Amino acid sequence: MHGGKASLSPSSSSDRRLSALVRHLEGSSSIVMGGSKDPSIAASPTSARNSVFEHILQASEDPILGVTVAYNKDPSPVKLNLGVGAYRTEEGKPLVLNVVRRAEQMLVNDKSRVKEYLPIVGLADFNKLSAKLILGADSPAIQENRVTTVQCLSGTGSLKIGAEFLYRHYNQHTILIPKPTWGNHARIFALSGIAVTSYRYYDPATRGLNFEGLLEDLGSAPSGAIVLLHACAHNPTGVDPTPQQWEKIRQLMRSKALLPFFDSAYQGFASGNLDTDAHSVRIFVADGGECLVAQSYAKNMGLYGERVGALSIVCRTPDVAGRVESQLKLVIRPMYSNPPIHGASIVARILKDSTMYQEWTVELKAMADRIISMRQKLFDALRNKGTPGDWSHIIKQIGMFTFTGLNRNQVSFMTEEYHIYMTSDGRISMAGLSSKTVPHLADAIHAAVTRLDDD
Ligand code: KET
Repeated sequence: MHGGKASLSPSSSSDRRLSALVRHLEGSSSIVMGGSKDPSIAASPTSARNSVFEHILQASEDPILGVTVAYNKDPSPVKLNLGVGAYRTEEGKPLVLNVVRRAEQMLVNDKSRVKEYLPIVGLADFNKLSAKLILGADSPAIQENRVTTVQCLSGTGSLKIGAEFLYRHYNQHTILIPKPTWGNHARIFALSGIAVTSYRYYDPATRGLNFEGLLEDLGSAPSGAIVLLHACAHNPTGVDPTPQQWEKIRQLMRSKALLPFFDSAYQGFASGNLDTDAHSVRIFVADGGECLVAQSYAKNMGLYGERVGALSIVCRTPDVAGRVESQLKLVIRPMYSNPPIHGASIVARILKDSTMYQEWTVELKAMADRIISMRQKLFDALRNKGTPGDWSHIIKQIGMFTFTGLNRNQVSFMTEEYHIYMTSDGRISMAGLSSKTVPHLADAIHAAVTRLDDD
């Protein structure tokens, strides 16, 4: 068996995972509720009448997906879900892109298609085209066959396969994630046995990037540590480094041999342009160094529930890439054997056909533009009401979310009094807003800010 760490001996492997998780959980109460630190477990009675699961504690809802659960229970006709990052039309409805409908129709009409298993690594065309989409059509790494791409279960699954692979085959079991970051990052890596620490990213005072802090923290990271980077449209802050700042980050990371792991969940959503949004990843590939990239088609193709994504690992040589792929297969096979066929087939159809690809970019740009127009509308509404505070970050931030700066109490107030649902860190999904609902949100923010303390 390749690599001692992949040994099937349950004690060493699971002990290490558990201790990494415990290290991560210290000081993090929200995860403990759902995790395995249940103190009553040893004392649980197992007589015939008692459930063997009697000791299990009620877990709290997920901080993001739990918002939708609460929203669904609210009978109010004016309720508004700005929690999860899912695109809605001006009518507040989920959107299936026309080009996706067309691709699906083509798939249904193609009688030669069967439902056989895909290979462990997924659909070959999908993998090739996904690498091309993120790395660029003229990427030397692709031309030199140094990239291995495997189809995974959307962005989350791609991160998870990457994490499991690194745990087994990379010598440095520490990852730095930005503070703050998407709520699932820490758990994905900690539960794969990787110690999670953070680097400074957001400065609440300026509502912008804490670039000095970021450089300092990456500069003092252990050599070889993994660094999680949001390729674009940072979630939840909507604050990205400038191209010049990216270049400095690249130089620093390469000089310390830090391993970049890009999370690309919003390609096309930041600027409306797929190439512009891949800039950060491409400069790290252009220098000939190695990196990992997790891609999601949930947002940019609206394929949320189809669970389509890809993990690419850019290596130094084709030989290494081949061996890496062989090990990725060993990670995937015992987890879910091989990925589902439908969503990846939709994506492959669209990416393969230049007319459909063109159509997709137009629809994607329309989604990005609608979000940008919602930023302007919300900003104007607050300014017109004279809501105290500087709200210019609403139009400066990019991507799906605005990190409003509203505190936990103000968020609960808006939910209780105005039936507006959002994550407790004050993040709102701009994609869930429409011209009709902006005034309601502005009223709620105005009331929250004027009636409750902002600290
Ligand atoms: N990375 C980031 C940065 C991200 O925001 C999400 C989803 C994902 C990965 C995973 O998406 P997937 O559906 O697995 O491709 N974020 C939104 C949804 C969620 O939390 O699951 C959100 O932040 O609302």
